[in-house]
Amino acid sequence: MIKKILIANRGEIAVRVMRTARELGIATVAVYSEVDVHALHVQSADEAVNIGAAPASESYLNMDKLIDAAQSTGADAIHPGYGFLSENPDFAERVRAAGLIFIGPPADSMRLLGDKIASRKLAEEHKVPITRGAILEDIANDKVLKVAESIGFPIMIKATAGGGGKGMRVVHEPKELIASFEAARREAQSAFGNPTVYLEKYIENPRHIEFQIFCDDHGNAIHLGERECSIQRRHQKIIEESPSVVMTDELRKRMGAAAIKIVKAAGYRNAGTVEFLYNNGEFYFMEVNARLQVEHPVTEFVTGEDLVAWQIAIAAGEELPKKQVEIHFRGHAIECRIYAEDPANQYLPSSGKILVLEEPQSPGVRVDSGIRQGSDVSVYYDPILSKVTTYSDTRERAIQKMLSALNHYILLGVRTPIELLKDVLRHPEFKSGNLTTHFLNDHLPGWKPASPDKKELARALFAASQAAAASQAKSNGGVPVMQTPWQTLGSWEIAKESLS
Ligand code: MV4
Repeated sequence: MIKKILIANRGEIAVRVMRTARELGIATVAVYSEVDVHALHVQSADEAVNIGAAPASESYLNMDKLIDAAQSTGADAIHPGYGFLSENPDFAERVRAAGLIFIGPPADSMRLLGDKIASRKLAEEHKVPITRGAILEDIANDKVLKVAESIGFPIMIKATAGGGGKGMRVVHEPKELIASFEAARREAQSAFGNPTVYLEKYIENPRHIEFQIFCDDHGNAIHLGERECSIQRRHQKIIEESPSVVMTDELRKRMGAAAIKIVKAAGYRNAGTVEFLYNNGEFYFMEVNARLQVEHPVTEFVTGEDLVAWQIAIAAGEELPKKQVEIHFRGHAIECRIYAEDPANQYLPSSGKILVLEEPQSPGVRVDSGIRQGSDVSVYYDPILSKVTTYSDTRERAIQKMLSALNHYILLGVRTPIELLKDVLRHPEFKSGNLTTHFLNDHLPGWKPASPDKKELARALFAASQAAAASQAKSNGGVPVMQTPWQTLGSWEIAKESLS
Protein backbone atom coordinates (compact mmCIF):
# COMPACT_ATOMS: atom_id res chain seq x y z
CA MET A 1 0.00 0.00 0.00
CA ILE A 2 1.27 3.42 -0.96
CA LYS A 3 0.06 6.17 1.40
CA LYS A 4 2.08 9.19 0.38
CA ILE A 5 3.79 10.02 -2.91
CA LEU A 6 6.45 12.65 -3.49
CA ILE A 7 6.29 13.97 -7.04
CA ALA A 8 9.83 14.72 -8.18
CA ASN A 9 8.67 17.11 -10.89
CA ARG A 10 6.81 20.34 -11.61
CA GLY A 11 4.25 21.80 -14.00
CA GLU A 12 1.36 20.02 -15.63
CA ILE A 13 2.65 16.47 -15.11
CA ALA A 14 3.10 17.04 -11.36
CA VAL A 15 -0.44 18.45 -11.12
CA ARG A 16 -1.79 15.51 -13.14
CA VAL A 17 -0.12 12.85 -10.95
CA MET A 18 -1.47 14.58 -7.83
CA ARG A 19 -5.01 14.48 -9.23
CA THR A 20 -4.99 10.68 -9.47
CA ALA A 21 -3.20 10.25 -6.14
CA ARG A 22 -5.91 12.34 -4.47
CA GLU A 23 -8.63 10.25 -6.12
CA LEU A 24 -6.97 7.12 -4.73
CA GLY A 25 -6.79 8.60 -1.22
CA ILE A 26 -3.01 8.92 -1.41
CA ALA A 27 -1.35 12.02 0.10
CA THR A 28 0.95 14.10 -2.10
CA VAL A 29 4.18 15.98 -1.54
CA ALA A 30 5.30 18.64 -4.01
CA VAL A 31 8.88 19.79 -4.36
CA TYR A 32 9.70 23.24 -5.66
CA SER A 33 12.60 25.46 -6.52
CA GLU A 34 12.80 29.07 -5.38
CA VAL A 35 11.11 30.42 -8.53
CA ASP A 36 8.22 27.95 -8.14
CA VAL A 37 7.01 28.99 -4.65
CA HIS A 38 3.65 30.11 -6.07
CA ALA A 39 3.42 27.48 -8.81
CA LEU A 40 0.23 25.50 -9.40
CA HIS A 41 1.82 22.14 -8.59
CA VAL A 42 2.77 23.44 -5.13
CA GLN A 43 -0.79 24.57 -4.45
CA SER A 44 -2.15 21.24 -5.70
CA ALA A 45 -0.21 19.19 -3.14
CA ASP A 46 -0.98 18.34 0.48
CA GLU A 47 2.48 19.54 1.48
CA ALA A 48 5.48 21.01 -0.26
CA VAL A 49 9.24 21.08 0.26
CA ASN A 50 11.62 23.78 -0.99
CA ILE A 51 14.49 21.93 -2.64
CA GLY A 52 16.68 24.85 -3.65
CA ALA A 53 17.64 27.40 -6.24
CA ALA A 54 16.09 27.81 -9.68
CA PRO A 55 18.68 25.97 -11.83
CA ALA A 56 17.42 22.39 -12.20
CA SER A 57 20.82 21.01 -11.19
CA GLU A 58 20.26 22.58 -7.77
CA SER A 59 16.65 21.47 -7.38
CA TYR A 60 14.65 19.14 -9.64
CA LEU A 61 17.78 17.24 -10.70
CA ASN A 62 19.30 17.03 -7.23
CA MET A 63 18.89 13.41 -6.11
CA ASP A 64 20.01 14.02 -2.50
CA LYS A 65 17.47 16.78 -1.97
CA LEU A 66 14.63 14.80 -3.52
CA ILE A 67 15.32 11.70 -1.44
CA ASP A 68 15.77 13.82 1.72
CA ALA A 69 12.44 15.52 1.01
CA ALA A 70 10.69 12.15 0.65
CA GLN A 71 12.18 10.86 3.89
CA SER A 72 11.57 13.99 5.91
CA THR A 73 7.89 14.07 4.88
CA GLY A 74 7.36 10.34 5.41
CA ALA A 75 6.51 9.66 1.75
CA ASP A 76 6.77 6.00 0.81
CA ALA A 77 7.05 6.44 -2.97
CA ILE A 78 8.48 8.82 -5.59
CA HIS A 79 6.85 9.49 -8.95
CA PRO A 80 9.40 11.01 -11.33
CA GLY A 81 6.97 12.35 -13.99
CA TYR A 82 8.77 12.84 -17.30
CA GLY A 83 11.95 14.73 -18.13
CA PHE A 84 14.27 15.60 -15.22
CA LEU A 85 15.35 12.33 -13.50
CA SER A 86 12.56 10.13 -14.87
CA GLU A 87 14.81 7.98 -17.07
CA ASN A 88 17.91 8.09 -14.93
CA PRO A 89 18.68 4.55 -13.72
CA ASP A 90 20.96 5.84 -10.95
CA PHE A 91 18.06 7.80 -9.49
CA ALA A 92 15.75 4.76 -9.59
CA GLU A 93 18.46 2.76 -7.84
CA ARG A 94 19.06 5.38 -5.17
CA VAL A 95 15.35 5.84 -4.47
CA ARG A 96 15.00 2.08 -3.90
CA ALA A 97 18.21 1.88 -1.83
CA ALA A 98 16.65 4.51 0.43
CA GLY A 99 13.75 2.12 1.09
CA LEU A 100 11.31 4.05 -1.10
CA ILE A 101 9.14 2.82 -3.98
CA PHE A 102 10.19 4.21 -7.37
CA ILE A 103 7.09 4.48 -9.56
CA GLY A 104 8.82 3.38 -12.73
CA PRO A 105 10.91 0.60 -14.25
CA PRO A 106 13.86 -1.31 -12.75
CA ALA A 107 17.22 0.47 -13.12
CA ASP A 108 18.81 -2.41 -15.10
CA SER A 109 15.98 -2.42 -17.61
CA MET A 110 16.32 1.36 -18.04
CA ARG A 111 20.06 0.98 -18.61
CA LEU A 112 19.60 -1.72 -21.21
CA LEU A 113 16.94 0.21 -23.13
CA GLY A 114 18.89 3.46 -22.85
CA ASP A 115 21.71 1.82 -24.83
CA LYS A 116 20.71 2.10 -28.49
CA ILE A 117 22.98 -0.65 -29.75
CA ALA A 118 21.92 -3.04 -26.99
CA SER A 119 18.22 -2.42 -27.60
CA ARG A 120 18.65 -2.88 -31.38
CA LYS A 121 20.37 -6.21 -30.66
CA LEU A 122 17.54 -7.18 -28.33
CA ALA A 123 15.01 -6.40 -31.05
CA GLU A 124 16.98 -8.41 -33.59
CA GLU A 125 17.20 -11.43 -31.24
CA HIS A 126 13.44 -11.35 -30.74
CA LYS A 127 12.62 -10.89 -34.42
CA VAL A 128 11.23 -7.41 -33.94
CA PRO A 129 11.81 -5.50 -37.20
CA ILE A 130 14.55 -2.86 -37.21
CA THR A 131 16.07 -0.85 -40.03
CA ARG A 132 19.01 -2.48 -41.76
CA GLY A 133 22.17 -1.14 -40.12
CA ALA A 134 25.68 -1.56 -38.85
CA ILE A 135 27.82 -0.25 -36.00
CA LEU A 136 30.94 1.63 -37.04
CA GLU A 137 33.53 1.59 -34.32
CA ASP A 138 36.93 2.21 -35.84
CA ILE A 139 36.54 1.06 -39.38
CA ALA A 140 38.82 2.42 -42.05
CA ASN A 141 37.10 4.78 -44.46
CA ASP A 142 37.05 2.40 -47.42
CA LYS A 143 35.14 -0.14 -45.33
CA VAL A 144 32.54 2.47 -44.39
CA LEU A 145 31.55 2.77 -48.03
CA LYS A 146 31.28 -1.02 -48.38
CA VAL A 147 29.03 -1.23 -45.32
CA ALA A 148 26.89 1.66 -46.60
CA GLU A 149 26.50 0.05 -50.00
CA SER A 150 25.39 -3.21 -48.42
CA ILE A 151 22.67 -1.29 -46.58
CA GLY A 152 21.77 0.85 -49.59
CA PHE A 153 21.42 4.62 -49.90
CA PRO A 154 19.96 6.84 -48.50
CA ILE A 155 21.73 6.20 -45.21
CA MET A 156 21.32 7.77 -41.80
CA ILE A 157 24.32 8.16 -39.49
CA LYS A 158 23.46 8.18 -35.78
CA ALA A 159 25.60 8.56 -32.68
CA THR A 160 25.25 5.51 -30.43
CA ALA A 161 25.29 7.83 -27.42
CA GLY A 162 22.92 10.34 -29.00
CA GLY A 163 19.22 10.89 -28.71
CA GLY A 164 16.41 13.23 -29.64
CA GLY A 165 17.85 13.77 -33.08
CA LYS A 166 21.23 15.07 -31.92
CA GLY A 167 24.23 13.98 -33.93
CA MET A 168 22.18 12.54 -36.82
CA ARG A 169 22.98 12.94 -40.50
CA VAL A 170 21.31 11.81 -43.70
CA VAL A 171 23.57 10.76 -46.58
CA HIS A 172 21.97 10.51 -50.02
CA GLU A 173 25.00 9.84 -52.21
CA PRO A 174 28.09 7.63 -51.82
CA LYS A 175 30.35 10.63 -52.51
CA GLU A 176 29.06 12.46 -49.40
CA LEU A 177 29.57 9.47 -47.13
CA ILE A 178 33.13 9.82 -45.85
CA ALA A 179 32.88 13.53 -45.05
CA SER A 180 29.55 12.97 -43.25
CA PHE A 181 30.93 9.98 -41.39
CA GLU A 182 33.93 11.96 -40.14
CA ALA A 183 31.83 14.99 -39.24
CA ALA A 184 29.32 12.80 -37.37
CA ARG A 185 32.13 11.20 -35.36
CA ARG A 186 33.55 14.63 -34.42
CA GLU A 187 30.08 15.86 -33.49
CA ALA A 188 29.37 12.76 -31.41
CA GLN A 189 32.71 13.10 -29.63
CA SER A 190 32.16 16.73 -28.68
CA ALA A 191 28.45 16.35 -27.81
CA PHE A 192 28.50 12.99 -25.97
CA GLY A 193 32.18 12.26 -25.29
CA ASN A 194 31.83 9.13 -27.44
CA PRO A 195 32.59 9.12 -31.18
CA THR A 196 30.89 5.80 -31.97
CA VAL A 197 28.33 6.06 -34.75
CA TYR A 198 26.24 3.57 -36.69
CA LEU A 199 24.66 3.46 -40.10
CA GLU A 200 21.00 2.76 -40.78
CA LYS A 201 18.87 2.59 -43.87
CA TYR A 202 17.18 6.00 -43.97
CA ILE A 203 13.39 5.75 -43.93
CA GLU A 204 12.03 8.63 -46.02
CA ASN A 205 8.83 10.38 -44.89
CA PRO A 206 8.15 8.10 -41.94
CA ARG A 207 5.30 8.30 -39.49
CA HIS A 208 6.13 8.18 -35.80
CA ILE A 209 3.86 5.58 -34.22
CA GLU A 210 4.35 4.50 -30.62
CA PHE A 211 2.72 1.87 -28.41
CA GLN A 212 1.79 2.35 -24.77
CA ILE A 213 2.77 -0.73 -22.80
CA PHE A 214 2.48 -1.84 -19.17
CA CYS A 215 4.22 -4.71 -17.36
CA ASP A 216 3.66 -5.90 -13.79
CA ASP A 217 5.76 -7.96 -11.35
CA HIS A 218 3.72 -11.07 -12.10
CA GLY A 219 4.80 -11.69 -15.68
CA ASN A 220 1.87 -9.85 -17.30
CA ALA A 221 2.47 -7.42 -20.16
CA ILE A 222 -0.13 -5.70 -22.32
CA HIS A 223 -0.40 -2.74 -24.68
CA LEU A 224 -2.94 0.08 -24.63
CA GLY A 225 -2.78 0.79 -28.33
CA GLU A 226 -0.86 3.31 -30.36
CA ARG A 227 -0.38 7.05 -30.61
CA GLU A 228 0.61 8.77 -33.81
CA CYS A 229 3.05 11.59 -33.05
CA SER A 230 4.25 12.52 -36.52
CA ILE A 231 3.61 16.27 -36.18
CA GLN A 232 6.85 17.52 -34.68
CA ARG A 233 9.08 20.51 -34.82
CA ARG A 234 12.79 19.87 -34.28
CA HIS A 235 12.13 16.53 -32.58
CA GLN A 236 9.57 18.12 -30.25
CA LYS A 237 6.08 16.67 -30.69
CA ILE A 238 3.27 19.22 -30.92
CA ILE A 239 0.18 17.18 -31.92
CA GLU A 240 -0.51 13.55 -31.04
CA GLU A 241 -3.52 11.37 -31.68
CA SER A 242 -4.97 7.91 -31.22
CA PRO A 243 -5.79 5.83 -33.16
CA SER A 244 -3.39 6.42 -36.06
CA VAL A 245 -5.21 6.75 -39.38
CA VAL A 246 -3.02 3.96 -40.84
CA MET A 247 -3.88 1.48 -38.11
CA THR A 248 -5.88 -1.67 -38.74
CA ASP A 249 -6.78 -4.36 -36.21
CA GLU A 250 -4.28 -6.66 -37.88
CA LEU A 251 -1.40 -4.12 -37.84
CA ARG A 252 -2.19 -3.17 -34.24
CA LYS A 253 -1.92 -6.84 -33.26
CA ARG A 254 1.46 -7.19 -34.97
CA MET A 255 2.97 -3.92 -33.71
CA GLY A 256 1.51 -4.43 -30.24
CA ALA A 257 2.98 -7.93 -30.07
CA ALA A 258 6.38 -6.58 -31.19
CA ALA A 259 6.24 -3.87 -28.52
CA ILE A 260 5.43 -6.41 -25.82
CA LYS A 261 8.21 -8.76 -26.98
CA ILE A 262 10.83 -6.02 -26.60
CA VAL A 263 9.82 -4.88 -23.13
CA LYS A 264 9.42 -8.44 -21.83
CA ALA A 265 12.88 -9.27 -23.11
CA ALA A 266 14.25 -6.21 -21.29
CA GLY A 267 12.73 -7.22 -17.94
CA TYR A 268 10.62 -4.08 -18.02
CA ARG A 269 8.05 -3.04 -15.38
CA ASN A 270 5.46 -0.27 -15.14
CA ALA A 271 4.50 2.17 -17.94
CA GLY A 272 6.62 2.49 -21.05
CA THR A 273 6.40 3.50 -24.69
CA VAL A 274 7.81 1.59 -27.63
CA GLU A 275 8.54 3.89 -30.59
CA PHE A 276 8.40 2.77 -34.20
CA LEU A 277 8.92 4.41 -37.55
CA TYR A 278 6.21 3.44 -40.01
CA ASN A 279 6.29 3.75 -43.77
CA ASN A 280 4.28 2.10 -46.48
CA GLY A 281 2.97 -0.86 -44.48
CA GLU A 282 6.33 -1.57 -42.81
CA PHE A 283 7.35 -0.71 -39.25
CA TYR A 284 10.74 -0.48 -37.59
CA PHE A 285 11.55 -0.48 -33.87
CA MET A 286 13.34 2.73 -32.79
CA GLU A 287 13.53 2.93 -28.99
CA VAL A 288 11.75 2.47 -25.68
CA ASN A 289 10.93 5.47 -23.51
CA ALA A 290 11.09 4.29 -19.93
CA ARG A 291 8.54 6.70 -18.49
CA LEU A 292 4.98 7.96 -18.68
CA GLN A 293 4.79 10.30 -21.68
CA VAL A 294 3.44 13.81 -22.19
CA GLU A 295 0.86 12.49 -24.67
CA HIS A 296 -0.65 9.81 -22.39
CA PRO A 297 -4.05 11.61 -22.22
CA VAL A 298 -4.97 10.50 -25.77
CA THR A 299 -4.55 6.88 -24.65
CA GLU A 300 -6.63 7.58 -21.54
CA PHE A 301 -9.47 8.90 -23.70
CA VAL A 302 -9.58 6.02 -26.19
CA THR A 303 -9.16 3.28 -23.55
CA GLY A 304 -11.03 4.92 -20.65
CA GLU A 305 -8.18 3.95 -18.29
CA ASP A 306 -6.21 6.14 -15.85
CA LEU A 307 -2.55 5.45 -16.67
CA VAL A 308 -1.21 7.04 -13.49
CA ALA A 309 -3.52 4.81 -11.42
CA TRP A 310 -2.08 1.81 -13.29
CA GLN A 311 1.46 3.01 -12.55
CA ILE A 312 0.74 3.34 -8.85
CA ALA A 313 -0.96 -0.09 -8.65
CA ILE A 314 1.93 -1.81 -10.41
CA ALA A 315 4.53 -0.04 -8.26
CA ALA A 316 2.65 -1.30 -5.19
CA GLY A 317 3.10 -4.86 -6.47
CA GLU A 318 -0.43 -5.40 -7.77
CA GLU A 319 -1.30 -7.21 -10.99
CA LEU A 320 -2.24 -5.23 -14.11
CA PRO A 321 -5.81 -3.96 -13.68
CA LYS A 322 -6.89 -5.53 -17.00
CA LYS A 323 -5.99 -8.24 -19.47
CA GLN A 324 -5.33 -7.54 -23.15
CA VAL A 325 -8.76 -8.87 -24.21
CA GLU A 326 -10.43 -6.44 -21.78
CA ILE A 327 -8.86 -3.39 -23.47
CA HIS A 328 -11.15 -1.80 -26.05
CA PHE A 329 -10.42 1.23 -28.20
CA ARG A 330 -13.25 3.63 -28.78
CA GLY A 331 -13.46 6.97 -30.56
CA HIS A 332 -10.65 9.33 -31.47
CA ALA A 333 -8.49 11.61 -29.30
CA ILE A 334 -6.12 14.44 -30.25
CA GLU A 335 -3.71 16.35 -28.05
CA CYS A 336 -2.17 19.77 -28.72
CA ARG A 337 0.75 20.94 -26.62
CA ILE A 338 0.79 24.55 -25.49
CA TYR A 339 4.37 25.72 -25.10
CA ALA A 340 5.62 29.14 -24.00
CA GLU A 341 7.45 29.82 -27.23
CA ASP A 342 7.28 31.84 -30.41
CA PRO A 343 6.66 29.64 -33.46
CA ALA A 344 7.13 32.66 -35.75
CA ASN A 345 10.60 33.29 -34.33
CA GLN A 346 12.47 29.98 -34.35
CA TYR A 347 10.42 28.67 -31.43
CA LEU A 348 12.40 30.86 -29.02
CA PRO A 349 11.22 30.34 -25.44
CA SER A 350 8.91 33.09 -24.22
CA SER A 351 8.89 34.01 -20.54
CA GLY A 352 6.76 36.35 -18.44
CA LYS A 353 3.62 36.49 -16.36
CA ILE A 354 0.37 34.78 -17.40
CA LEU A 355 -1.86 37.90 -17.36
CA VAL A 356 -5.08 36.32 -18.54
CA LEU A 357 -5.96 32.64 -18.69
CA GLU A 358 -9.31 31.25 -19.78
CA GLU A 359 -9.37 27.51 -20.52
CA PRO A 360 -11.89 25.79 -22.77
CA GLN A 361 -14.49 23.65 -21.05
CA SER A 362 -16.78 21.23 -22.81
CA PRO A 363 -17.64 17.52 -22.83
CA GLY A 364 -14.77 15.68 -24.47
CA VAL A 365 -12.28 18.50 -23.83
CA ARG A 366 -9.54 17.99 -21.27
CA VAL A 367 -6.98 20.58 -20.23
CA ASP A 368 -3.89 19.40 -18.34
CA SER A 369 -2.40 22.62 -17.05
CA GLY A 370 0.60 23.58 -14.97
CA ILE A 371 -0.29 27.27 -14.83
CA ARG A 372 -2.91 29.67 -13.46
CA GLN A 373 -3.63 33.30 -14.16
CA GLY A 374 -0.80 35.17 -12.44
CA SER A 375 1.75 32.34 -12.81
CA ASP A 376 5.27 33.27 -13.79
CA VAL A 377 6.83 31.42 -16.71
CA SER A 378 10.59 31.31 -16.20
CA VAL A 379 13.33 30.37 -18.61
CA TYR A 380 14.72 27.67 -16.33
CA TYR A 381 12.64 24.65 -17.31
CA ASP A 382 10.93 22.90 -20.20
CA PRO A 383 8.55 25.48 -21.71
CA ILE A 384 5.42 23.27 -21.76
CA LEU A 385 2.53 25.15 -20.13
CA SER A 386 -0.38 22.84 -20.71
CA LYS A 387 -2.03 20.37 -23.07
CA VAL A 388 -5.45 20.40 -24.61
CA THR A 389 -6.91 16.99 -25.52
CA THR A 390 -10.21 16.47 -27.30
CA TYR A 391 -12.21 13.30 -27.77
CA SER A 392 -15.06 12.40 -30.07
CA ASP A 393 -16.44 9.45 -31.99
CA THR A 394 -14.56 10.28 -35.21
CA ARG A 395 -11.27 11.95 -36.12
CA GLU A 396 -13.10 14.69 -37.99
CA ARG A 397 -15.17 15.57 -34.94
CA ALA A 398 -12.16 15.44 -32.61
CA ILE A 399 -10.34 17.91 -34.92
CA GLN A 400 -13.42 20.17 -35.02
CA LYS A 401 -13.65 20.05 -31.25
CA MET A 402 -9.96 20.91 -30.97
CA LEU A 403 -10.32 23.94 -33.25
CA SER A 404 -13.16 25.18 -31.10
CA ALA A 405 -11.26 24.45 -27.87
CA LEU A 406 -8.21 26.37 -29.13
CA ASN A 407 -10.44 29.29 -30.12
CA HIS A 408 -11.62 29.37 -26.52
CA TYR A 409 -8.15 29.00 -25.01
CA ILE A 410 -7.28 32.57 -24.05
CA LEU A 411 -3.75 33.10 -22.80
CA LEU A 412 -2.11 36.51 -22.60
CA GLY A 413 1.36 37.28 -21.30
CA VAL A 414 3.60 34.83 -23.15
CA ARG A 415 3.66 33.69 -26.75
CA THR A 416 2.20 30.29 -27.62
CA PRO A 417 1.85 28.20 -30.80
CA ILE A 418 -1.97 28.21 -30.65
CA GLU A 419 -2.36 29.93 -34.04
CA LEU A 420 0.14 27.53 -35.64
CA LEU A 421 -1.70 24.55 -34.14
CA LYS A 422 -4.96 25.81 -35.63
CA ASP A 423 -3.33 26.22 -39.06
CA VAL A 424 -2.06 22.61 -38.87
CA LEU A 425 -5.50 21.30 -37.84
CA ARG A 426 -7.17 23.17 -40.73
CA HIS A 427 -4.60 22.04 -43.31
CA PRO A 428 -6.08 19.73 -45.97
CA GLU A 429 -3.14 17.32 -45.66
CA PHE A 430 -3.67 17.06 -41.91
CA LYS A 431 -7.40 16.61 -42.34
CA SER A 432 -6.87 13.78 -44.80
CA GLY A 433 -4.41 12.13 -42.42
CA ASN A 434 -1.33 12.48 -44.62
CA LEU A 435 1.07 12.91 -41.73
CA THR A 436 4.85 12.55 -41.73
CA THR A 437 7.59 13.76 -39.43
CA HIS A 438 8.38 16.41 -42.08
CA PHE A 439 4.85 17.87 -42.05
CA LEU A 440 5.73 21.40 -40.84
CA ASN A 441 8.69 21.78 -43.22
CA ASP A 442 6.74 20.36 -46.16
CA HIS A 443 3.41 22.15 -45.66
CA LEU A 444 3.95 25.20 -43.44
CA PRO A 445 7.57 26.30 -43.99
CA GLY A 446 8.47 29.68 -42.47
CA TRP A 447 5.04 29.87 -40.84
CA LYS A 448 3.87 33.30 -39.62
CA PRO A 449 0.54 34.11 -38.00
CA ALA A 450 -1.98 35.77 -40.30
CA SER A 451 -2.09 39.43 -39.28
CA PRO A 452 -5.51 40.32 -37.90
CA ASP A 453 -7.50 43.06 -39.60
CA LYS A 454 -7.88 46.33 -37.70
CA LYS A 455 -11.42 45.70 -36.52
CA GLU A 456 -10.49 42.28 -35.22
CA LEU A 457 -7.45 43.76 -33.50
CA ALA A 458 -9.53 46.48 -31.86
CA ARG A 459 -12.00 43.87 -30.59
CA ALA A 460 -9.19 41.69 -29.29
CA LEU A 461 -7.60 44.65 -27.48
CA PHE A 462 -10.91 45.61 -25.93
CA ALA A 463 -11.57 42.02 -24.81
CA ALA A 464 -8.05 41.71 -23.44
CA SER A 465 -8.33 44.94 -21.47
CA GLN A 466 -11.68 43.84 -20.03
CA ALA A 467 -10.26 40.46 -19.08
CA ALA A 468 -7.16 42.03 -17.55
CA ALA A 469 -9.29 44.49 -15.58
CA ALA A 470 -11.58 41.68 -14.39
CA SER A 471 -8.63 39.59 -13.27
CA GLN A 472 -7.13 42.55 -11.43
CA ALA A 473 -10.47 43.19 -9.77
CA LYS A 474 -10.62 39.52 -8.73
CA SER A 475 -7.31 39.80 -6.92
CA ASN A 476 -8.43 43.11 -5.40
CA GLY A 477 -11.45 41.74 -3.56
CA GLY A 478 -13.84 42.50 -6.43
CA VAL A 479 -12.97 46.20 -6.45
CA PRO A 480 -12.13 47.45 -9.94
CA VAL A 481 -8.59 48.72 -10.35
CA MET A 482 -8.52 51.71 -12.66
CA GLN A 483 -5.74 51.06 -15.09
CA THR A 484 -5.53 51.34 -18.83
CA PRO A 485 -4.78 48.35 -21.05
CA TRP A 486 -1.37 49.86 -21.69
CA GLN A 487 -0.47 49.36 -18.06
CA THR A 488 -2.03 45.96 -17.65
CA LEU A 489 -1.23 44.06 -20.78
CA GLY A 490 2.44 43.48 -20.07
CA SER A 491 4.15 41.84 -23.01
CA TRP A 492 1.13 42.25 -25.30
CA GLU A 493 2.37 44.02 -28.42
CA ILE A 494 0.88 45.46 -31.55
CA ALA A 495 3.00 45.24 -34.65
CA LYS A 496 3.54 48.72 -36.13
CA GLU A 497 2.35 47.66 -39.56
CA SER A 498 -1.04 46.57 -38.25
CA LEU A 499 -1.67 50.11 -36.96
CA SER A 500 -0.59 51.93 -40.08
C1 MV4 B 1 15.36 7.73 -38.36
C2 MV4 B 1 14.66 8.39 -39.38
C3 MV4 B 1 14.66 7.82 -40.63
N1 MV4 B 1 15.33 6.68 -40.85
N2 MV4 B 1 16.02 6.58 -38.64
C4 MV4 B 1 14.86 11.06 -34.99
C5 MV4 B 1 15.04 10.93 -33.51
C6 MV4 B 1 15.49 9.55 -33.25
N3 MV4 B 1 14.81 8.99 -32.11
C7 MV4 B 1 15.20 8.79 -34.48
N4 MV4 B 1 14.91 9.74 -35.51
C8 MV4 B 1 14.79 9.35 -36.81
N5 MV4 B 1 15.41 8.20 -37.13
C9 MV4 B 1 15.99 6.08 -39.85
N6 MV4 B 1 16.64 4.94 -40.10
C10 MV4 B 1 14.00 9.57 -39.08
C11 MV4 B 1 14.07 10.07 -37.79
C12 MV4 B 1 13.38 11.29 -37.56
C13 MV4 B 1 12.24 11.36 -36.75
C14 MV4 B 1 11.77 10.23 -36.07
C15 MV4 B 1 10.66 10.30 -35.28
C16 MV4 B 1 10.00 11.51 -35.14
C17 MV4 B 1 10.46 12.64 -35.77
C18 MV4 B 1 11.59 12.58 -36.58
C19 MV4 B 1 12.03 13.73 -37.22
C20 MV4 B 1 13.15 13.66 -38.02
C21 MV4 B 1 13.82 12.45 -38.18
